[in-house]
Amino acid sequence: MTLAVLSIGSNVGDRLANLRTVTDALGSRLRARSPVYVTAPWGVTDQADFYNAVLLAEDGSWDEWKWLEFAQRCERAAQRTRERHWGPRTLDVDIINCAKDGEPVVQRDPRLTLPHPHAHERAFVLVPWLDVDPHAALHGTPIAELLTVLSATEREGVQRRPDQTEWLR
Ligand code: A4P
Ligand code: MG
Repeated sequence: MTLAVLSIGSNVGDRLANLRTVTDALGSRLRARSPVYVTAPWGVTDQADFYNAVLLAEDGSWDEWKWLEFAQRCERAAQRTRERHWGPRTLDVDIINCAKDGEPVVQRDPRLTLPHPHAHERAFVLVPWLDVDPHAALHGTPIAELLTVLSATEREGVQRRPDQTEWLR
Protein backbone atom coordinates (compact mmCIF):
# COMPACT_ATOMS: atom_id res chain seq x y z
CA MET A 1 0.00 0.00 0.00
CA THR A 2 1.33 3.44 -0.93
CA LEU A 3 0.12 6.88 0.09
CA ALA A 4 1.22 9.59 -2.32
CA VAL A 5 1.30 13.34 -1.81
CA LEU A 6 0.70 14.94 -5.20
CA SER A 7 1.24 18.63 -5.97
CA ILE A 8 -0.83 19.79 -8.92
CA GLY A 9 -0.50 23.10 -10.71
CA SER A 10 -1.75 24.92 -13.79
CA ASN A 11 -1.24 28.37 -15.32
CA VAL A 12 -2.51 27.87 -18.88
CA GLY A 13 -6.12 27.53 -20.06
CA ASP A 14 -8.97 26.75 -17.65
CA ARG A 15 -6.81 26.27 -14.57
CA LEU A 16 -9.50 24.85 -12.31
CA ALA A 17 -10.74 22.41 -14.96
CA ASN A 18 -7.16 21.28 -15.52
CA LEU A 19 -6.68 20.54 -11.81
CA ARG A 20 -9.98 18.72 -11.73
CA THR A 21 -8.83 16.24 -14.40
CA VAL A 22 -6.46 14.81 -11.77
CA THR A 23 -9.08 14.29 -9.05
CA ASP A 24 -11.33 12.72 -11.70
CA ALA A 25 -8.54 10.37 -12.82
CA LEU A 26 -7.76 9.39 -9.23
CA GLY A 27 -11.35 8.33 -8.59
CA SER A 28 -11.57 6.16 -5.48
CA ARG A 29 -7.82 6.55 -4.82
CA LEU A 30 -8.36 10.14 -3.69
CA ARG A 31 -8.13 10.45 0.10
CA ALA A 32 -8.00 14.25 0.58
CA ARG A 33 -7.77 17.45 -1.41
CA SER A 34 -6.55 20.83 -0.25
CA PRO A 35 -8.28 24.06 -1.20
CA VAL A 36 -7.05 25.66 -4.43
CA TYR A 37 -4.50 28.47 -4.05
CA VAL A 38 -3.61 31.26 -6.44
CA THR A 39 0.18 31.37 -6.41
CA ALA A 40 2.87 33.67 -7.73
CA PRO A 41 5.07 31.87 -10.28
CA TRP A 42 8.11 30.29 -8.66
CA GLY A 43 11.48 29.94 -10.41
CA VAL A 44 10.51 31.56 -13.70
CA THR A 45 8.60 34.67 -12.68
CA ASP A 46 7.58 36.21 -16.04
CA GLN A 47 4.51 34.01 -16.45
CA ALA A 48 0.88 33.94 -15.28
CA ASP A 49 -0.14 33.05 -11.72
CA PHE A 50 -0.73 29.36 -11.05
CA TYR A 51 -3.56 27.54 -9.40
CA ASN A 52 -2.07 24.95 -7.03
CA ALA A 53 -3.42 22.25 -4.74
CA VAL A 54 -2.16 19.16 -2.94
CA LEU A 55 -3.86 15.78 -3.05
CA LEU A 56 -3.42 12.70 -0.87
CA ALA A 57 -4.01 9.49 -2.75
CA GLU A 58 -3.74 5.83 -1.85
CA ASP A 59 -3.40 2.64 -3.81
CA GLY A 60 -3.21 -0.95 -2.64
CA SER A 61 -0.75 -2.17 -5.29
CA TRP A 62 0.93 0.86 -6.91
CA ASP A 63 4.56 1.62 -6.10
CA GLU A 64 6.25 5.04 -6.54
CA TRP A 65 6.88 4.41 -10.27
CA LYS A 66 3.20 3.78 -10.88
CA TRP A 67 2.46 7.15 -9.30
CA LEU A 68 4.94 8.78 -11.69
CA GLU A 69 3.28 7.01 -14.64
CA PHE A 70 -0.06 8.25 -13.39
CA ALA A 71 1.26 11.83 -13.08
CA GLN A 72 2.69 11.80 -16.59
CA ARG A 73 -0.50 10.27 -17.99
CA CYS A 74 -2.49 13.14 -16.48
CA GLU A 75 -0.06 15.72 -17.95
CA ARG A 76 -0.29 14.14 -21.41
CA ALA A 77 -4.09 14.07 -21.23
CA ALA A 78 -4.02 17.82 -20.51
CA GLN A 79 -1.87 18.34 -23.65
CA ARG A 80 1.02 19.46 -21.49
CA THR A 81 3.95 20.63 -23.61
CA ARG A 82 7.55 21.10 -22.43
CA GLU A 83 8.95 24.29 -23.92
CA ARG A 84 10.69 25.76 -20.94
CA HIS A 85 11.93 24.36 -17.64
CA TRP A 86 9.66 25.77 -14.89
CA GLY A 87 7.70 27.51 -17.67
CA PRO A 88 3.94 27.86 -18.36
CA ARG A 89 1.93 24.64 -18.39
CA THR A 90 -1.64 23.38 -18.59
CA LEU A 91 -0.88 20.81 -15.90
CA ASP A 92 2.00 19.78 -13.71
CA VAL A 93 1.69 16.78 -11.43
CA ASP A 94 4.64 16.24 -9.08
CA ILE A 95 5.09 13.44 -6.58
CA ILE A 96 6.08 15.22 -3.38
CA ASN A 97 6.24 12.21 -1.11
CA CYS A 98 5.36 8.54 -1.31
CA ALA A 99 4.94 6.43 1.81
CA LYS A 100 5.17 2.66 1.41
CA ASP A 101 3.53 0.85 4.29
CA GLY A 102 3.93 4.02 6.36
CA GLU A 103 7.62 4.63 5.54
CA PRO A 104 8.60 7.42 3.12
CA VAL A 105 10.49 6.29 0.00
CA VAL A 106 13.82 8.15 -0.19
CA GLN A 107 15.71 8.03 -3.50
CA ARG A 108 17.75 10.35 -5.73
CA ASP A 109 16.98 8.86 -9.14
CA PRO A 110 16.64 11.83 -11.60
CA ARG A 111 13.59 10.15 -13.14
CA LEU A 112 11.92 10.17 -9.74
CA THR A 113 13.52 11.91 -6.77
CA LEU A 114 11.69 11.41 -3.49
CA PRO A 115 10.79 13.39 -1.55
CA HIS A 116 10.56 16.06 -4.29
CA PRO A 117 13.84 18.01 -4.09
CA HIS A 118 12.20 21.46 -4.15
CA ALA A 119 9.24 20.77 -1.85
CA HIS A 120 10.84 22.30 1.26
CA GLU A 121 11.40 25.69 -0.43
CA ARG A 122 8.00 26.06 -2.11
CA ALA A 123 5.15 27.67 -0.19
CA PHE A 124 2.79 26.59 -3.01
CA VAL A 125 3.51 22.99 -1.94
CA LEU A 126 3.86 23.35 1.85
CA VAL A 127 0.78 25.54 2.48
CA PRO A 128 -1.77 23.22 0.82
CA TRP A 129 0.04 20.12 2.11
CA LEU A 130 -0.37 21.42 5.66
CA ASP A 131 -4.13 21.72 4.99
CA VAL A 132 -4.48 18.01 4.20
CA ASP A 133 -1.85 16.66 6.60
CA PRO A 134 -0.97 18.99 9.51
CA HIS A 135 1.54 16.47 10.91
CA ALA A 136 3.44 15.84 7.67
CA ALA A 137 7.24 15.94 7.72
CA LEU A 138 10.02 16.09 5.13
CA HIS A 139 13.22 14.20 6.00
CA GLY A 140 12.02 14.25 9.61
CA THR A 141 11.28 18.00 9.82
CA PRO A 142 7.63 19.00 10.28
CA ILE A 143 6.45 20.94 7.24
CA ALA A 144 4.88 23.54 9.59
CA GLU A 145 8.43 24.28 10.73
CA LEU A 146 9.77 24.41 7.16
CA LEU A 147 7.13 27.02 6.34
CA THR A 148 8.29 29.33 9.09
CA VAL A 149 11.75 29.44 7.48
CA LEU A 150 10.44 30.72 4.14
CA SER A 151 10.45 34.44 3.39
CA ALA A 152 7.30 36.49 3.92
CA THR A 153 7.24 37.19 0.16
CA GLU A 154 7.27 33.45 -0.59
CA ARG A 155 4.42 32.79 1.85
CA GLU A 156 2.34 35.80 0.80
CA GLY A 157 2.59 34.69 -2.82
CA VAL A 158 0.25 31.81 -1.93
CA GLN A 159 -3.35 32.91 -1.41
CA ARG A 160 -6.37 30.71 -0.92
CA ARG A 161 -8.88 31.17 -3.74
CA PRO A 162 -11.88 32.97 -2.17
CA ASP A 163 -14.51 30.67 -3.67
CA GLN A 164 -13.89 26.91 -3.31
CA THR A 165 -17.42 25.68 -4.08
CA GLU A 166 -16.72 24.71 -7.68
CA TRP A 167 -13.55 22.82 -6.64
CA LEU A 168 -15.20 20.93 -3.80
CA ARG A 169 -18.30 20.03 -5.79
N1 A4P B 1 11.03 13.84 -11.72
C1 A4P B 1 11.96 13.58 -10.77
N2 A4P B 1 11.44 13.54 -9.56
C2 A4P B 1 10.09 13.79 -9.71
C3 A4P B 1 9.01 13.88 -8.80
N3 A4P B 1 9.19 13.71 -7.46
N4 A4P B 1 7.78 14.15 -9.30
C4 A4P B 1 11.34 13.94 -13.15
C5 A4P B 1 7.59 14.31 -10.63
N5 A4P B 1 8.59 14.24 -11.58
C6 A4P B 1 9.82 13.98 -11.10
O1 A4P B 1 9.87 17.22 -15.00
C7 A4P B 1 11.18 16.83 -15.30
C8 A4P B 1 11.44 15.40 -14.86
O2 A4P B 1 11.43 15.32 -13.47
C9 A4P B 1 10.43 14.37 -15.32
O3 A4P B 1 10.84 13.71 -16.46
C10 A4P B 1 10.33 13.37 -14.12
O4 A4P B 1 10.71 12.06 -14.49
P1 A4P B 1 9.02 17.95 -16.07
O5 A4P B 1 7.64 18.00 -15.52
O6 A4P B 1 9.21 17.35 -17.39
O7 A4P B 1 9.71 19.39 -16.18
P2 A4P B 1 9.45 20.64 -15.33
O8 A4P B 1 8.13 20.48 -14.61
O9 A4P B 1 9.65 21.86 -16.14
O10 A4P B 1 10.61 20.58 -14.32
P3 A4P B 1 10.47 20.29 -12.86
O11 A4P B 1 11.84 20.38 -12.25
O12 A4P B 1 9.65 19.06 -12.63
O13 A4P B 1 9.65 21.58 -12.42
P4 A4P B 1 8.68 21.53 -11.26
O14 A4P B 1 9.45 21.22 -10.07
O15 A4P B 1 7.52 20.69 -11.61
O16 A4P B 1 8.23 23.05 -11.20
N6 A4P B 1 5.23 28.13 -9.63
C11 A4P B 1 4.03 28.03 -9.01
N7 A4P B 1 3.53 29.08 -8.32
N8 A4P B 1 3.31 26.87 -9.06
C12 A4P B 1 3.75 25.75 -9.75
O17 A4P B 1 3.05 24.73 -9.77
N9 A4P B 1 5.57 24.76 -11.03
C13 A4P B 1 6.78 24.82 -11.59
C14 A4P B 1 7.37 23.59 -12.18
C15 A4P B 1 7.57 26.07 -11.57
N10 A4P B 1 6.94 27.15 -10.88
C16 A4P B 1 5.73 27.05 -10.30
C17 A4P B 1 5.02 25.82 -10.39
MG1 MG C 1 7.05 18.65 -12.86
